[in-house]
Amino acid sequence: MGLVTYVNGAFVPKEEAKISVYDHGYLYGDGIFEGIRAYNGRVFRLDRHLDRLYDSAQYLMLEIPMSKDDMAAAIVETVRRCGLRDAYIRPVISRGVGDLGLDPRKCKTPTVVIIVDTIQLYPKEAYERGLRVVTAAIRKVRPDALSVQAKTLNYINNILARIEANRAGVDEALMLHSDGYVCECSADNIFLVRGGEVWTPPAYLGILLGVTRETVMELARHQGLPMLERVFTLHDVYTADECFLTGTGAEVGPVVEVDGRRIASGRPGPITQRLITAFREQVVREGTPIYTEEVAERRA
Ligand code: PXG
Repeated sequence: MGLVTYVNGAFVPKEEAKISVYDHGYLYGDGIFEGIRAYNGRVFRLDRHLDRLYDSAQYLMLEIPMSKDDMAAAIVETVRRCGLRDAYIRPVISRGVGDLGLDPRKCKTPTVVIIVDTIQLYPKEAYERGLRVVTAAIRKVRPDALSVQAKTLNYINNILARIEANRAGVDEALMLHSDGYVCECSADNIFLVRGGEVWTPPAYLGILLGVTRETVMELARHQGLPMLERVFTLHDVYTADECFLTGTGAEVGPVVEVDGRRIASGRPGPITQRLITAFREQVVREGTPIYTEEVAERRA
C-alpha cells in the first residue's frame, strides 16, 4: 500500500500531495505543525499533541477550520489508509493561499495537511553507544521576542543550530538562552541525572514543552526518582552523572559527549537506560487505536 496524505479534506497519494507556491506557509513560514508517532497501531498521546497544535494556532491567531475531534479523526484515518502500525505523523496548518504581501487577511482559508510516513532519526547503534552533542553558538530566541512553545513553521533558529552540529560531525546541537542557561536541543528536550535526581529546564526559559518530556517526567516520578524542573548551566551538563534527550523523533536518546567532554563513563547511564525501557513499554501500552479491530477490543 502506498502512502496517503491528507490535503484540505482529500486523501491523496503522497506523490500527488501538493500546495500552492502562494501559500503563506511557504512564503513566510506562517503556520504551525506537530510531530506525532504511532506505535503498534496506536497514536501516542494524540490529545496532548492536538492541545499543543491548537494552542500554537491560538498564539498565531490562526483559526484551524476543523474541531479537535475532526482533526483527530482525520489523523487516524490518514494513518489507517497508509496501512502503517508504526508511523510518524506530521499535521501542518498554514495561513493558506494569499498574495505576495504578508498580510494574513489576504489568506481566506488555512491549508490543512496531514503527512504520514516513517522516520528513524538516529541509527539504532546511536542508542547503544550514545549521542554526541555540541553547544550551538547561536542562542535561542528569547521568549519575549517569540514564543517557542508554539510549534511554528519558522524553525530557522533550530536549523542554524543543527547546521553547527552537522559541521562539528556530531548528532545534535544544544541551545542556550541568551543568558547562558541550558534550554534544549534543535529538536529535543534535554535531561540530566545528578546525584540520583533528574533535572530538566523549566518552561519559562523558553523551550518547547515536549510531549516526550512530559511522558519521561511522569515515568521518572513513577520510578520514585526526584524529578526537578530547574535552571542549569553547561557546567552542570559537563559534570552530570548522565544526560539524555527526549523528542517524538529521537524518543529517549542517551548523550555521552558534550562539547568534547565525555559525560561520566562515556556510556549510556543506568537511569537513562531504565527510562528508555519504561518509555518503550509505555508507548505500546497506551494510545488512540487506528484499526477497527482494536477499537472494538478497547470497547469490549
Ligand atoms: N524541542 C524542540 C525545539 C522541538 O522541536 C522537541 C523539543 C520535543 O518535543 P516532543 O513533543 O516531540 O517530545 C521538539 C520536537 C523530529 C522533529 O523530526 C521534532 C520536532 C520538530 C521537528 C522535527 O523529531 N519537534
